[in-house]
Amino acid sequence: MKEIKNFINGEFVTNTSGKTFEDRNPVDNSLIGTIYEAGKPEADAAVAAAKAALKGPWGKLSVVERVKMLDEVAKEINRRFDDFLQAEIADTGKPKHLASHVDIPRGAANFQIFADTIKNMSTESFEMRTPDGKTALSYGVRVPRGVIAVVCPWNLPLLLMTWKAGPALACGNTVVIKPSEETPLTATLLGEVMNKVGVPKGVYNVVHGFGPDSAGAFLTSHPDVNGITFTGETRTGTAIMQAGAVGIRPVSLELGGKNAALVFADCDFQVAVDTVTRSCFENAGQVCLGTERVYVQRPIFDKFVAALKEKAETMKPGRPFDEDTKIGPLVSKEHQRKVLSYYQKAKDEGATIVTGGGIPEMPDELKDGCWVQPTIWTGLPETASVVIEEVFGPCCHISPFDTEEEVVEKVNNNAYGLATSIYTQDISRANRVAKQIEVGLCWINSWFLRDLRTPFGGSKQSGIGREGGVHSFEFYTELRNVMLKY
Ligand code: NAD
Ligand code: 6OD
Repeated sequence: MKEIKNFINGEFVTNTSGKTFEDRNPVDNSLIGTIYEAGKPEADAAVAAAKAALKGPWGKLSVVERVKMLDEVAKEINRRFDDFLQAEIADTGKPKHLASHVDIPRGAANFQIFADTIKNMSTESFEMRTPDGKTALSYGVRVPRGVIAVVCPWNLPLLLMTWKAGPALACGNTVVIKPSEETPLTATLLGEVMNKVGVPKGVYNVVHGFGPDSAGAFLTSHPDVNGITFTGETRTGTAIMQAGAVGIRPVSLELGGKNAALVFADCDFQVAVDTVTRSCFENAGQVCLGTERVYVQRPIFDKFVAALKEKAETMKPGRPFDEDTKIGPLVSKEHQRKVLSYYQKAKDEGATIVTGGGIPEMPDELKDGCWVQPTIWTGLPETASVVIEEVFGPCCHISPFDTEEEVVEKVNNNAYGLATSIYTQDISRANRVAKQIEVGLCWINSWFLRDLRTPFGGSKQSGIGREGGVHSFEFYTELRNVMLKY
């Protein structure tokens, strides 16, 4: 059984309170290890270490030296690929093909790409005449913000943590990570990588625990934290924003979604069915960008529902390392209860259950895992709970529509605004509709296709700010103007 410790100032440490909690494997509910919960003393020590490191060797590195070090971090993640893979799979139960093609490679790429990008960053400069006939030259300098708190969810633990730690470190900040209480392993393992490649002590720290009255709250309310970057639920984002307001600390919030797919009758049918299958069921629906509302134009509605049903029924649940496993469990018993409560609500509100709706039959040794069936509903009004609220499970409601105007209005009639995907072969329609949907991210004939130089983030209650490419550097640096008179 593992002991999962906090990583503070380059060392793995327990805590002063003696408080621990369990890390369990959602595949069969077996115990992975014991996590040492960080209390206020540990959060204080991590922030103090991160603050001190800004003035140590880390703060004195040139951009080129820093970039080289982060390149080494990426290489070391790849050298220890199997360790990261095992750790991520133990915490999440996700199928090996997913973790090995998405989570771990992106964990490494998030260091590599932001290190590459910062080498080519420039700032503006202006020259002007002064009233006394001299010249003033102004130029921008980007300086690190300081200590960044990175608060993470459990659905793509390494990917989403490094998506923020990568650019934060590339910009010369130091970080204190608060991984989700459900998925502590990969953030902890990254501490070993940091030590191995010689990242100075205190630059990368990890504190484990929960939100309120635990590591999350102690960290985000700490006055020496200079910026907070958060991915998680919209409700938690509100608490984080309130914490950031004290001391006027900037926040970057990547929050929940209730994403729609718009399938027009002129789409490439197979592309639409295959891609919507992924967007609804990949990672057991636990992707913030995932589709939970599908709107299909009436002439192809019945055919589409039948095709998606057939696909959903091929999603075989099973052990992460079995080659024929197509879908893993949900992350925890608590989340399983939440998703099943929505399955019940859909039934109570009169949904037609096209497929799924409960817990799949599993072999005895997996019966205690957090399994739910991929589920499709039809027949609900736009006011139904599962049409409005984020479920964050492998499920979707499919509604028919007739006109472009009608579907745009329905899609926009939601408090969230994270992502959408549009399926049509009419490029004019695709671009016209893309402009009208109130989201931060819009895919056409694709989904979750990522170019890390592009802006990523949500509109409305799905978040504030954009990260990715230069947008990450805007959040993780302070732009200072220098004016020289000569
Ligand atoms: P969550 O909000 O419950 O928890 C996220 C993190 O915040 C955890 O580490 C948790 O311990 C911490 N936390 C909770 N309360 C806190 C508080 N008061 N102060 C400080 N920290 C606190 O989210 P989750 O259940 O881990 O993740 C699922 C949610 O994340 C879904 O809503 C999903 O849509 C969203 N998400 C969004 C994106 C995006 O890019 N927009 C990406 C992934 C997940
Ligand atoms: O790909 C990314 O950079 C990113 N932030 C993905 C988020 C997925 C949400 O679950």
